[in-house]
Amino acid sequence: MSGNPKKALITGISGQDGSYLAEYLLQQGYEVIGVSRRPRSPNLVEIESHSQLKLVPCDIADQAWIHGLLNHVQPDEIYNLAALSHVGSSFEHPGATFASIVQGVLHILDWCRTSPATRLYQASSSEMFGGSLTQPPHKAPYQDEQTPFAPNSPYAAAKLAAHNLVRVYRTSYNLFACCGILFNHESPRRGFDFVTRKITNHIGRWRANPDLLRANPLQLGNLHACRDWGYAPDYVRAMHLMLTADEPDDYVVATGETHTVGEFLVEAFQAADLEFEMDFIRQNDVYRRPCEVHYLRGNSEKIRNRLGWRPTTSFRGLVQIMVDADLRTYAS
Ligand code: NAP
Ligand code: F7E
Repeated sequence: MSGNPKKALITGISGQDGSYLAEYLLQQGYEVIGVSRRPRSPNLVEIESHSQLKLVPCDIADQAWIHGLLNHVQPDEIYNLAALSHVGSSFEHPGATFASIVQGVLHILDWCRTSPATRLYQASSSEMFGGSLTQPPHKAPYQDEQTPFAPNSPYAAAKLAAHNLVRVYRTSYNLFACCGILFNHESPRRGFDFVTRKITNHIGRWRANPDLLRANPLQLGNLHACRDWGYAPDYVRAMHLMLTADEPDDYVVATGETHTVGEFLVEAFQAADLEFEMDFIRQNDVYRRPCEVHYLRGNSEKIRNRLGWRPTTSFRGLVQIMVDADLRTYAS
C-alpha cells in the first residue's frame, strides 16, 4: 500500500469480533487502534506486538475519554463493537448494558458530526427482531431488513435504540454510518457464557476428565430456541465490506439456516466422536430468560447481491472447529 495506511478504530477489540476484525484489517494494511476497558486479552496474543496495532484502555460510556481519543487518532473508519453483549445478563444489569451500548454510540455519533469523512460501523443485532415472527401479520419464516423489530430484552432494546440513533444521524447529518444486523456468530474465541462455547468447552473438559464430568452434568436452559449460527471470521469481513461500499446502508448478515440449541448439543458430541446421552445434561431454570427469543433465521440476500458477501463455513463445520479447539485446549 502506498502513502499513509488507513486508520481504523475498533471499540470492543478484546472480544471475539474485535480480535478477528483487528487481524483482518492489519492483513489489509490498516493501522488499528483498539479500545476496551481491559484491552489485554488472550484473543489478541497473536497480534498484540504488531507494530501497526495500538491498544487503549477506555470505557466508551466516558464521553471526555472517547472524544479525546477520537480527536487524537482522527480515524478513517470506526467499528463500534463495544457492548455488554450477554442477553441473559442484560436482565440483571440493564443500566450498565444501556450505558455501554446507547451512550457509547451517541458519543461516537456526536464526534462524527465534527468529522464527516470518518465512516462508522455499528454492531446491531438479530436480537432486535425479538418476537417479531410470532406477532401477526408478519409471518415470514425468516427475518430481513424489512422485518419489524420487537425487542425481548434490555440488551435488544438498547441495540435498537443505538440502531435508530445511527439512522437518525445518517439522515440528519449525512454521515457515512452503517448498521450490520448480525445474526449469531461463533468461534473458539466465543465467551464461555454463550451457549455454543459453554457446550464445546464442557466437551473438551469432559474428554480430559470423564469421571469428574459424569458427576457434574452440563446445566443448560431452553434447548428449543432456534438460532442462525455462523462463523465469526466470515462476519467481520461483512463489516469491512459495508464500510468500503459506495453508499452507507444497513444489512442483515446471516447463514439462512437455523438449528435448535439441542441440535447444536448433539452435533457437538458427534464432532467429538461421542454418543450423546440425556444424562450428560441437566435443565436448569437459572439459565432461562424472563423473555426468550424463540426463532431466528436471517435472509442475507441484500448483502450477498450488493456487496458479494458469502459465508464460508457450514453449521457442521462451525461446530467441528469449536469442538476441535476445545479438545486441543484440554488435551495439552
Ligand atoms: P464480546 O466478545 O462480548 O466483546 C465485546 C467487547 O466489548 C468486550 O471485549 C468488552 O471488553 C468490550 N466492552 C464492553 N463494555 C465496554 C465499555 N463500556 N467500553 C469499552 N469496551 C467495552 O462480543 P462479540 O461477540 O465480539 O460482539 C461484538 C459486538 O457485536 C457486540 O456489540 C455485540 O453486542 C454485537 N453482536 C454480536 C453478535 C454475536 O453473535 N457475536 C451478533 C450480533 C451483534 P471489556 O470488558 O474489556 O471492556
Ligand atoms: O443464547 C439458549 C438461550 O447466550 C442462545 C449474543 O452474541 O447472539 C448472542 O445472543 C440461546 C438462547 O446467545 C443456555 O436461552 C439455553 O435462546 O448463546 P446465547 P444469544 O442470546 O442468542 C445475539 C445475536 C447477540 O447480539 C448477543 O450479543 O441459547 N440457552 N441454555 C442458553 N444460553 C446461554 N447463554 N446459556 C445456557 O446455559
